[in-house]
Amino acid sequence: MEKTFAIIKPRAVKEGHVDDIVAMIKADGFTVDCMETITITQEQAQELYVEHKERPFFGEMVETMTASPVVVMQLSKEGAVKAWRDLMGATNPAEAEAGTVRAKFGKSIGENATHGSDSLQSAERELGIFFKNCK
Ligand code: 3AN
Repeated sequence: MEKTFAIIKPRAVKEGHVDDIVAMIKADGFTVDCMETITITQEQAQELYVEHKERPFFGEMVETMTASPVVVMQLSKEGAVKAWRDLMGATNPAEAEAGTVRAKFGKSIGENATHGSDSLQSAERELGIFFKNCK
C-alpha cells in the first residue's frame, strides 16, 4: 500500500481542527498508520523544506512551522500521495476547491492548514525525517 506524509500545521492545531481534519482523512479511505503531536525542531523544518531553501519565505516558513505543536502522520491508501494532495486542495487556500482541507481550514498561503508530500520519493524522504519506527 502506498504511503504518504502529512502534517497538520501549527495554526490549524491551535484553532482546534485536528479531529475534523483526521475525520476527513479517514472518510476518504486512508489508514492512519502513525500519528504524533510534536514540536518540529529547526533542523527538521530546514530538512523538510530543503528544496525551498533559496525562496524568500524560507525563514518565515521555518519559524511558523516550529512555533507551536503540529500533528505528523503516516497515511496509507492506494495512490496515497496524489489522494492526499487532492484532499488538501491548492497551496493557496483562496484557490483551493470547495470541500478540500485547505479551503475549509487554511488561512493563507503560509498557514494553509496541512502539508503533504508531492511525490513518492518525497514521501519516503519526509517520513524518514519524522518517523523512525512506523511500519
Ligand atoms: P505545497 O505545500 O502545496 O506542496 P509548495 O511546495 O509550493 O506547496 O510550498 C511549500 C510550502 O511553502 C507550503 N506549505 C506553503 O505554506 C509555503 N509557501 C509557498 N509559497 C509561499 C509564499 N509565497 N509565502 C509563504 N509561504 C509560502
